[in-house]
Amino acid sequence: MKRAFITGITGQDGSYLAELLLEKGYDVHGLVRRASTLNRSRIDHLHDNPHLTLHYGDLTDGVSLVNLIHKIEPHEVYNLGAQSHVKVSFEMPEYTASTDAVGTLRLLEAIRAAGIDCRFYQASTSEMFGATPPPQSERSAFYPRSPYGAAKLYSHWVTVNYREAYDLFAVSGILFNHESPRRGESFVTRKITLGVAAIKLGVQERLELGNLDAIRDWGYAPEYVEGMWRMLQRDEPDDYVLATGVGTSVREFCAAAFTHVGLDWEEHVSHDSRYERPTEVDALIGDASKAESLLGWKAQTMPSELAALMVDADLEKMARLIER
Ligand code: NAP
Ligand code: G4F
Repeated sequence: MKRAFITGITGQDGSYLAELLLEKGYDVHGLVRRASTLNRSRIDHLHDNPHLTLHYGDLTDGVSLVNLIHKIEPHEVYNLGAQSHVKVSFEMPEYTASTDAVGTLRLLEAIRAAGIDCRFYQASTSEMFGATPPPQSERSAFYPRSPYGAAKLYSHWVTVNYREAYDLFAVSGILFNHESPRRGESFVTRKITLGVAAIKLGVQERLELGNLDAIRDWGYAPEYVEGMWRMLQRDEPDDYVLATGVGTSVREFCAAAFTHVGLDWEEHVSHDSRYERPTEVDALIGDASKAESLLGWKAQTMPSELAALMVDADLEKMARLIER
């Protein structure tokens, strides 16, 4: 039985990846952080699965990573753990660098020192392209625009370096934005779909947003974790972009979400400069043709369908809460 180790298993992607790997017959081990309240709502439904084991640790704590890699001896490691919020990275740049940059190095060193035969996936991001205009592919220049983007760029290059220096099967998946009903509530898509549900059900009046002009390439998270797994099943390690290829502005996503429930977004949305960033990434639109030809991976869910499915999920969840 193959063993996989996932950092960030309690996050959006980690929870979908754990489901996928359990379905494929893996023994799944996940890294969880200690918190004063339980932070496992996305993986609660997997709690009784005998093939899932959770371990306390942290990407900022190298000793925990060394011990876990020795104990688990994983065949595949998926490094999804990160301080993943771009705006927060301006407020906590040092912590973001420790987790998102040096954390990757700590994990790679733990694998190298253990001397095990193990494949490594790094959760890289379209934020590394930053100011480079779209369409962005594996061949585009990197120009990060936040402490988060810069930290992730370090991790991308150190992953490439460990592949070249130590012959490690190390892959960097450069993923464009991907969302779902499990998306963190402070990312813009989920903030919008939660706001739409609350306004529709009469428990909120207004929704405050920052920059409406930014363009993102929003896909559906469960499809993207399948792409991560496929990257580790190839004969040779490489780097791949995953994206839909469709650009949508925050304004357009907002309009689609409100229209889905018969509301006019302009009557409910106001601007709040607190949600703006010191430096913005204006437009990210990915070219995933390499993933399509080498991995047979293609995004199926387009942004307008995504907005509708997220609104429906939030409406259902909120209606149930109100009923109680
Ligand atoms: P997410 O929902 O924010 O999940 C982040 C995960 O990292 C959580 O499990 C979190 O644990 C964990 N974590 C945070 N700090 C940690 C630390 N110091 N040590 C160990 N674990 C830590 O993120 P996501 O959307 O699933 O994204 C997964 C990965 O892909 C991230 O690395 C993100 O940067 C990257 N990425 C995401 C996207 C996207 O659009 N979603 C696109 C490109 C790349 P807690 O639950 O305890 O907070
Ligand atoms: O939803 P966002 O916070 O996502 P962002 O910054 O694109 O980052 C996400 O995608 C990256 C991949 O490209 C990941 F690496 C990263 O971990 C994360 O998952 O913001 C999207 C856009 C931005 O331009 C932001 O300025 O929406 C704009 N925005 C406008 N109003 C807002 C808001 N963003 C947030 N979070 N909250 C607002 O009220």
